[in-house]
Amino acid sequence: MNQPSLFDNEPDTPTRQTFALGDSEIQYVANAFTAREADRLFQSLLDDIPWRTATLTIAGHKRPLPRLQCWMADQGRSYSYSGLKLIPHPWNPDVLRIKARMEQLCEHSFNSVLLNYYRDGSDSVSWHADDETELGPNPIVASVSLGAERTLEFKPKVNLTSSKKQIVLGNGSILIMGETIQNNWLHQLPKSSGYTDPRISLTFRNHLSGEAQL
Ligand SMILES: O=C(O)CCC(=O)C(=O)O
Ligand SMILES: [Mn+2]
Repeated sequence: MNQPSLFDNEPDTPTRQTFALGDSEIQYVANAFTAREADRLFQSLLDDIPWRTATLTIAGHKRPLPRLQCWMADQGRSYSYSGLKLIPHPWNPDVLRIKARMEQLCEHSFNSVLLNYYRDGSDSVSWHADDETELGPNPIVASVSLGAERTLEFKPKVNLTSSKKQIVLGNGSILIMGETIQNNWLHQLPKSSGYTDPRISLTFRNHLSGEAQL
């Protein structure tokens, strides 16, 4: 018979780690949401969010993005990129609960969120920075991870030969990309080899004007 673990009845305790990227900073909080909360939120968002595949037209070719998305924001804040205009969906009650917790943990307010649903390890997001002018000069972008563990990678915008930094994002964790990260660094969530369970992320932002553009 297996010995019960000493930690079986321990709640997951949030653990904050800080990573320096050049003179920019990232904070990672493991277990910001308990496994039980994260599992419930994952299922509720999977069921209730109107997930869509965005299709970009690049050089005349239609390309579906390798993930499902939903844009939620205060009314009047649309989001446009590569000729695509996303009209914000009204806030969902669980997303508002997550937003309230994020605002407390980040000591920062947010008025929009891009939700991403990675169905398995072949879904991904490629190199980019969340540096639209509508986010202001030094935006704080903070994300919540629910479901499968995936790795987020960072590389500097200049000096592209320097090595990539990797952060593993666990279920219920949050990641706070500090003020100068979007100016100096790109990030991506690469495909994961082998089968990977689904993952949902919510990346909270604060748009300064009504119209957001990439
Ligand atoms: O899923 C993630 O953790 C990253 C998503 C992302 O970079 C974005 O939505 O801009
Ligand atoms: Mn991003």
